[in-house]
Amino acid sequence: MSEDYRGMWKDLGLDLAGHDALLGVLSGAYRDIFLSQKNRPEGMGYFDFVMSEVHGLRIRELLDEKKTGRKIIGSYCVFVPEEIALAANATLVGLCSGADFAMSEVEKLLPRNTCALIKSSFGFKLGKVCPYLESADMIVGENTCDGKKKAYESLGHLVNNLFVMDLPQVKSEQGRALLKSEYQRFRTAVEALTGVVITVESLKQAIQTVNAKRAAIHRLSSLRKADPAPISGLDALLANQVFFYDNPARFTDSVNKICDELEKRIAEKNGVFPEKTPRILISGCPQAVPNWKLPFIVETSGAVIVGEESCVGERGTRNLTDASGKTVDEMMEAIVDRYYQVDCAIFTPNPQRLEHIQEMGAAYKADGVIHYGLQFCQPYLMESIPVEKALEEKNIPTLRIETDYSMEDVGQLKTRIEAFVEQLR
Ligand code: BJ8
Repeated sequence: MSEDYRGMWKDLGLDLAGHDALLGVLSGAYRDIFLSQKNRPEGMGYFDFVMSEVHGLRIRELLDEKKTGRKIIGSYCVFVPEEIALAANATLVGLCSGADFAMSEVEKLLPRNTCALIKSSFGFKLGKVCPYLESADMIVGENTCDGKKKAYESLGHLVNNLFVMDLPQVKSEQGRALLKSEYQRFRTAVEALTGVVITVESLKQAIQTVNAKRAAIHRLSSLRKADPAPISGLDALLANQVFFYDNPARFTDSVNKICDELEKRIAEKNGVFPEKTPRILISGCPQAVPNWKLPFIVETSGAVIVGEESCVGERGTRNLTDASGKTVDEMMEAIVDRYYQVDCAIFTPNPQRLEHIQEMGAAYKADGVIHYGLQFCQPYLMESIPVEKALEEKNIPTLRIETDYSMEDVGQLKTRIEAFVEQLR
């Protein structure tokens, strides 16, 4: 960190010793995983800076926003509509859930066989090491998988500002109606929190801001179709992760700048990996900061990742919201339409996800798919079996990985992934 933020962290109630330990591990991992890469795009310097300040400068910015009366809303899921938060003068941020912390405390509240993502969100709260969570004026939980919806019952006792949103599990008329009424309820709660009533102008502006951010990341994704790949999967994942934390307008500009650079690199055939490097599509559970385990293993095993069918990736960002509505209600409908297309594995049945995996595989010219399932994640592990079967039937080599956030299985994963990459050559 370029500045001393200890007073700020103390005021937020963080456990300074635990937080120091976390930042120590994080910066070491970042150096070893990201900064050791060769021939990175220069524009990644911006993301290196963001990550070095992710608990520092960005938190100071959020606290400065709060001083002006703006509210901060924290979320764990891409179903929480950023457009509504922005339109009511609030900032939406993703909450920490990508690393193990305070596990012995967590396992007093959650069964051991809970997925690492849920355990991590509790660990950051119990260990008092997430400044985003401690800055938030409202935390949104969503009834998605069984693990999350039951965990929010317990989280509600640990925080005093939890808003739980119900979500459909079936894409039907009733399912859409439920999503719509829950987004209305969220809107009312956010307006009550901020004291700001959403208007046609504020909602339109918010939709345009979020669309611009998504369009920039779409541009970045489409440049990954080139061979040689102009950016590593690790760096592209990082951009997708920062999507959840950064100031939206600044993020959009920074991603577009990288895209300008990548276009030049593509024209010069200046890839981060040699041409014809085996290309992998990752599909499955979200990879939240600092969960870089799988892409690190893949990209040090002779392959390049060219896309993520994931909520930290294309499942989360792929559709834009129609901003042409003339009334708040029309734009609220457009928001429901946009989010209703998210094909999370909590939906049953969920054929759109399989179609999207195949579409992405073809568009990014992937040689194979790695299905990433977090241990104990029923929705994605259940889906991984029919997904693998369907892909193999189309002669798309597929590898199913089931793992967690620990480093214990790195050697074993590397052996399996190297063998898989060999098969793709
Ligand atoms: S829309 S994927 S962000 S719910 S890994 S906690 S599913 S047991 S994260 Fe998700 Fe929203 Fe869906 Fe996306 Fe449960 Fe699985 Fe854990 Fe998960």
